[in-house]
Amino acid sequence: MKFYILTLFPEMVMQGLSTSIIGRATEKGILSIEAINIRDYTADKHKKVDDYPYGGGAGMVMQAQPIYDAWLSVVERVGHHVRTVYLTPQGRTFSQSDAKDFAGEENLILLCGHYEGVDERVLEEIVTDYVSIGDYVLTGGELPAMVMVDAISRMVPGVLSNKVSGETESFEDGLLEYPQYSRPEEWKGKKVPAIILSGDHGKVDAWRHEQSLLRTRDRRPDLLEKASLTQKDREFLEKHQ
Ligand code: 6GU
Repeated sequence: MKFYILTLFPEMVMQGLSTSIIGRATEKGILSIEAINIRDYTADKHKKVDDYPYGGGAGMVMQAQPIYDAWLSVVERVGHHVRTVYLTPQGRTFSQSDAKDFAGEENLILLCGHYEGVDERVLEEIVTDYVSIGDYVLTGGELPAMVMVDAISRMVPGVLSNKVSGETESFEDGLLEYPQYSRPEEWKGKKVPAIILSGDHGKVDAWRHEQSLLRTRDRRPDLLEKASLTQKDREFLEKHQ
């Protein structure tokens, strides 16, 4: 999968996505991440990319021309239509199912806005998806773009090891993950639950599932309402108030 990130801060985006799992997948050629500096496409002799808002108001607005030309350079290279996301708090809230959906694209363009906004006319011309990462306001679209690239990439086949990708499925059953433990068996007087050390995989799996149920009810009761629970799950939760 190829990501094209249109931004005024290409170094920020590339630094954030060059390490760990995403960095390794890029080195292996499973992913390609390109940050395109919008400023490189300005026709202005002073390299200006923003201007005052018509009608007045606070701040500056990113102009249409540099963004459009940066976007067009990608579309011309790809040779056909490319889904184009504008990162904005006015978008729909990005979810795991969006991550899965975008992971089906061969190419994806992400436009990062800055200042007070972007000239509406270029958005009308190029944007297919308006996406937010949550109900709070950030100074720019770079962090949201990095969040999206990370969440989408881990859904691309081959980016995670097969063992880890199974764990993704367990979020999809609508429950939170169970607690994890590693060595030592005792730390600050706290023991690892005996069942985890029992070696009985059937019992460990059942315990973990129960912990997922309890934890989801405790921390994210909103998720529990949408989760597909068995009669046995409901009875367990009923018994453990
Ligand atoms: Cl996508 N952009 C900005 N600037 N702020 C945000 C956001 C996006 N999502 C949440 N807050």
